[in-house]
Amino acid sequence: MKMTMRYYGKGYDSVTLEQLRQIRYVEGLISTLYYKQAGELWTRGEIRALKKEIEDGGLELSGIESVNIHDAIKIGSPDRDMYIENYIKTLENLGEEGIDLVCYNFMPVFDWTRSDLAKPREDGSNVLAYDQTEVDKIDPDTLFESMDKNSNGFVMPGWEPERLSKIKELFEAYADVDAEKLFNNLVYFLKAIMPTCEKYGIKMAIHPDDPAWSVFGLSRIITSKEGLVRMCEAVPSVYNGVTLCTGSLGSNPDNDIVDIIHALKGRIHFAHVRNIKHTAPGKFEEACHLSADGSLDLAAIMKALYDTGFDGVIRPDHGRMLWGEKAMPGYGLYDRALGAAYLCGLWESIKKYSN
Ligand SMILES: [Mn+2]
Repeated sequence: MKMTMRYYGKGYDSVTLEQLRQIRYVEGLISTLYYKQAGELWTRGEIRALKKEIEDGGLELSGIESVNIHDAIKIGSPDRDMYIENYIKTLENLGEEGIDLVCYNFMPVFDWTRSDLAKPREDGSNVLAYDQTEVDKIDPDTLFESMDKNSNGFVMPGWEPERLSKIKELFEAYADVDAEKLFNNLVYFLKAIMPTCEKYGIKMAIHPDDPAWSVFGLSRIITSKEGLVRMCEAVPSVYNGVTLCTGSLGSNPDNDIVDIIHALKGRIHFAHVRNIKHTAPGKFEEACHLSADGSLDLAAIMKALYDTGFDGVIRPDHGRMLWGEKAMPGYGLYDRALGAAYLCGLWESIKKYSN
């Protein structure tokens, strides 16, 4: 496996390349063209500039998270083919620049959702948290406003104001997109892009929905082993793969992450490994990566990745906000660096003592 960290790019991220380079465990970075709207074409020059920024900082660009999917593709509206064409051109440009991993998600309207971006913990740190009863009390506009207000001044991925200013129109456009239609639209998209992915060796890695259930009545399909396996079987190319996000899938205690890893053997190209603590049905908060701090067994998860021959890119995921750091919620330097060290320690030990 290759340990990486997520990096939003100069001007967007409070964490610098100089800092990231000193986390000895990290070999590369996962990044994106943060200023791009979903559906916009990425040029080779823009991709090359991102690669150069990271390489000049002494690291490599190990993959893209994310190239976002335009709503027309998810909705299946008449202009979707134009946006798919653009996506294909972006993939070609990424392939020409040597990029072979692309993360994306297929969630309607909202990306990841939380009801609290800075829930205080007993240890004095704070974490992202979700409580379905809180979300049930508010409307989507209010949720967006509170996410925006509490983001420490950072624009958070998936919560770009430009897109979410049109929330009402978006909800209307998704009105007749049930789970079956959404799934068919995903398969249509994947079938269209697979020849390009195969030509350039680009592994697509869908990110599970977060949390792993329907929010505000919008359909969600990548929430369980069944949904992930169905997607892999519908488009059987190895380049149609998965981002194993333990925190997103683990938000539903019914999801057995170890079982999911075995079911997806050979199709997990990217792993986000973090811990969360279930506190009540529909309610969880993020935790330190250490197994004892949350509800997920990180040692068993890393062992399952090892046992299934995982050789993809991995990164620690959201961390606690520690030591007074001001950063994008979940994306401070300190706790993610501790997470990288912990995951590398687990991996070294599993590797050394496995036959
Ligand atoms: Mn994730």
